[in-house]
Amino acid sequence: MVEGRSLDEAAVALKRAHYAEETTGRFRKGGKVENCIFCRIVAGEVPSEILYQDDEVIAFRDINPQAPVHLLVVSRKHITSALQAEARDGKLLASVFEAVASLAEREDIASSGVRVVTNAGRAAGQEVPHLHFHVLGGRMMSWPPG
Ligand code: DGP
Repeated sequence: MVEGRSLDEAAVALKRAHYAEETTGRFRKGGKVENCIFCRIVAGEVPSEILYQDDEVIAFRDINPQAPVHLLVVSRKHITSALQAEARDGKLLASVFEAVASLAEREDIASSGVRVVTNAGRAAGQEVPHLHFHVLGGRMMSWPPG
């Protein structure tokens, strides 16, 4: 199936790009990536008000909020996007949704509704190439997204 094959090829290209990052020295000891703003926040090099943290993820408010509540749940480990997540990242991905539920309760948006979004790649609008989930709430949202 041509379409299926091209999707596979795209996934392989993304994994290659991620592997290249891992092998060209951008990765520092401890899994951080040079010049990655979210790696720097995870490492505490850039101050941020941490709202939630566990072994796998941290959460803080988005600097450019698109809703009354707009949080980011960010993996401690540098993964370029959801397209590079692997089976071994299962615990990390479970932590993401535990963080989302806990934060939604705390921010009082659980009962009204929450949008959880992860952008992967340029066309999707991903600006920061480090896996993160937007948690938005506090207003009515439309569909489809822009
Ligand atoms: P995305 O486009 O999905 O890659 O979203 C990246 C988000 O990260 C964007 O909404 C703005 C936010 N952001 C970028 N840099 C910083 C920062 O230094 N601090 C905080 N709190 N948010 C940031």
